[in-house]
Amino acid sequence: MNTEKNAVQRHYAVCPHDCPSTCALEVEKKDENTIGRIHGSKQNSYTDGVICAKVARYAERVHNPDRLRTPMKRVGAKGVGIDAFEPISWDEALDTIAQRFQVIAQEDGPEAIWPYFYAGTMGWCQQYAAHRLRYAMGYSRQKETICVGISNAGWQAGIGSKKGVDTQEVAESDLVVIWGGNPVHTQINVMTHVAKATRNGAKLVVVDPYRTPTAAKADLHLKLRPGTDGALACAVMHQLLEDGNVDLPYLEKYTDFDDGVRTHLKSKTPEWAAAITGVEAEEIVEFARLYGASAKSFIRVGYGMSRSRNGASNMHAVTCLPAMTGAWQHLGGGALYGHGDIYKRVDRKFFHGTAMADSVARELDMSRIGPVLTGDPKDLGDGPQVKALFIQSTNPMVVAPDLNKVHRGFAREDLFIVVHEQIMTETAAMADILLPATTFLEHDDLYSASGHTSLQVSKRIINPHAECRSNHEVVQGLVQRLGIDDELFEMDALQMVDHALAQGDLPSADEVHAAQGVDLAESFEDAHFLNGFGHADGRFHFYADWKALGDRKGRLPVLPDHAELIDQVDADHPFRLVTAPARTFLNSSFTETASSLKKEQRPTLFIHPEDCSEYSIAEGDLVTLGNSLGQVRVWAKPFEGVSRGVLIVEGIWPNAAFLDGVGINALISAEPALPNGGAVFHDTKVWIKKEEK
Ligand SMILES: Nc1nc2c(c(=O)[nH]1)N[C@H]1C(S)=C(S)[C@@H](COP(=O)(O)OP(=O)(O)OC[C@H]3O[C@@H](n4cnc5c(=O)[nH]c(N)nc54)[C@H](O)[C@@H]3O)O[C@H]1N2
Ligand SMILES: Nc1nc2c(c(=O)[nH]1)N[C@H]1C(S)=C(S)[C@@H](COP(=O)(O)OP(=O)(O)OC[C@H]3O[C@@H](n4cnc5c(=O)[nH]c(N)nc54)[C@H](O)[C@@H]3O)O[C@H]1N2
Ligand code: SF4
Ligand SMILES: [Mo]
Repeated sequence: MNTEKNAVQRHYAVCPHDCPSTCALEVEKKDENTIGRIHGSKQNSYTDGVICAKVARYAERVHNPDRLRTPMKRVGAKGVGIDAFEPISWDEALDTIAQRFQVIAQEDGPEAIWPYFYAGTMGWCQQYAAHRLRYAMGYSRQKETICVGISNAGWQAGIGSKKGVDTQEVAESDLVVIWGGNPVHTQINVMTHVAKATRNGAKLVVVDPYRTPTAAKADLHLKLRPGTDGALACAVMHQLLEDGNVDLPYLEKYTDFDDGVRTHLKSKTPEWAAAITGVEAEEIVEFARLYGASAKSFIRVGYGMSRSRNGASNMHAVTCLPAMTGAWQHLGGGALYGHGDIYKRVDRKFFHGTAMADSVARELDMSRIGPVLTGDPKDLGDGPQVKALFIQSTNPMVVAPDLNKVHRGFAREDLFIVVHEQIMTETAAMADILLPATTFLEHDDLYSASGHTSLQVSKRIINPHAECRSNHEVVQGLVQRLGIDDELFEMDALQMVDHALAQGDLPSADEVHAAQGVDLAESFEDAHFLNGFGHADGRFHFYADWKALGDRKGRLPVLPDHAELIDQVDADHPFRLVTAPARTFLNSSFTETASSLKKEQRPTLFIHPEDCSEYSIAEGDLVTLGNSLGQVRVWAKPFEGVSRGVLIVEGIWPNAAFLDGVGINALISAEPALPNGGAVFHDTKVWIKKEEK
């Protein structure tokens, strides 16, 4: 047994999924076409041998019977699936697309074509292939708001650059705070390092509207109402000032803190915040004292608190805490949201292909794909209707807000839809031309990480499945037919990576691959902002310049506060809904794997037992959730880990998993969050109704 096991070759690769962990993997290769289990690499100290269960059993996904095999054209109705398609050759597929794009560009202008992608793969070459097509051809641009639009702005407002302290430092921390994230589900490696911290005596605090498996591990769980983090953070700052637990010399040297901030926080008492957040004043004081007493406190900032209309302001308020206590000065102190800016030595724009753009095309907001496709003048301006979509690495028929509108848009008979996918997703089923895509095990790429500091190169391990091609290869084939002759398209993926690494004065792709990554961590002083924060004045900003970040009307509060902009409950909509990530899905990916489906079972509503009593709801009952945008039926599960008036539905299930054929995002607004757009997935008021049997 053992020898047989040892005989299986293991190959290094990088997890491509949209997850901050970007794990270094060891893939069991059975033969040229087949993999076995996937393991975490020990060589990368952040991965430290640990990966999530869904990627460990990746064989189930890469060898899934629903993998697309050949290019296809749709001959039956939209939305039916494989039976509505007929195989065609790559030449016929690419010729058809190029001809249609040329006709549309002639008749309606190039902006009538919208390449649309997201982070199904995070590799820089494959992910940004759709950008290269766009910039080469003058097609409509894409405002990338669906995930990090709000949180980037919120972090930027105070800190001024997208970087922070390495999570591995938490082994030295006295206190770890996980604020608005659920890493047990969404980035398991954080928990590996938190476990080291707690073994060394650190306390763990989790701030989340429900008792997630992460919150269940905490010494203190602050179960606040969604969208009220600004109030909580203000009250903590109020208490820190009351108790004298602030580092005045630090504030003076490194921040714009002044009497104005002090006066502003005077009225933000724990009682004031208790009324807004639903967290008891005593608990707020307890947390503030714990935070104030811990020099080496580390906050792992999640995205959860940002996915509200006031999310950027919440995020900014939270980032003020380590500035108050001066935690940034210490090993194991400070905060992390994402490491994006440490990778600046590699030119992302090279992969975007922006140098090819000779004019400014209009930009469409990806989170508003519903309004865009249904012709909302707010989005289209004086530009043309979108007549063609070219979709790679995303599943908007399932994941986008205002889903009923998205479905209406995709149903338009005059819309020419190209989808390049690995799997028969619900977006793929709407395509006119459907192209089969390779997985990360079948192509090469370069990966940065938001959760750690290594830049990695991953190479093909097995042959492409059937006739699958990578995103880059598909775009190469298209631009060639569209008459573009740019050296960017003469390079293959690895050559592009090599070129970008050389420009950044970094080792070659082969060397980075052989070393399982190159660590781009900054010095202690830079990572802890002891050489200054990202703003021009080098200071942390309590005064947020939201106008500079896009809030032209100045609706977000300049100083940390509770911004009342959220979807407020009312007599007709007494509940607030949070649509949080499921553990064994990754966004809509893995909803095709049997073992994930078995674990997640069915779309489930976590609801407080007393709310259940009020509405005579029992476990397993069908409950309708509704608001002005739509209605969705889910199965109830009484859960005392959520507050009264708050509802949780985990997972971005396929529409087909719901009885009415539309998923949970039918309830989510596409209203852009301040200061500059972003989807408000956790900011929704709803009514509920028990289904009569
Ligand atoms: N298994 C799994 N892993 C994933 C994903 C997945 O779907 N499944 N998605 C991936 C992607 S694309 C991303 S961006 C990340 C997201 O990962 P996270 O940073 O963990 O963020 P969220 O998905 O927004 O939700 C996390 C938590 O925020 C809480 N939350 C909601 N509203 C609020 C609020 O107002 N305040 C506070 N304090 N908390 C709130 C939710 O209850 C939830 O527990 O995870 C990635 N990893
Ligand atoms: N209700 C609710 N909705 C949400 C969220 C939420 O928390 N709640 N989270 C939001 C967030 S943060 C995000 S980031 C979005 C993400 O939503 P999506 O961008 O749709 O992310 P995935 O579901 O991971 O889908 C990526 C798709 O890309 C495909 N793919 C993977 N690799 C490749 C490749 O190399 N080439 C090609 N052509 N295709 C590939 C996969 O098969 C998969 O179908 O969802 C958002 N929607
Ligand atoms: S934890 Fe995230 S990065 Fe690591 S294997 Fe799982 S999905 Fe991939
Ligand atoms: Mo995301």
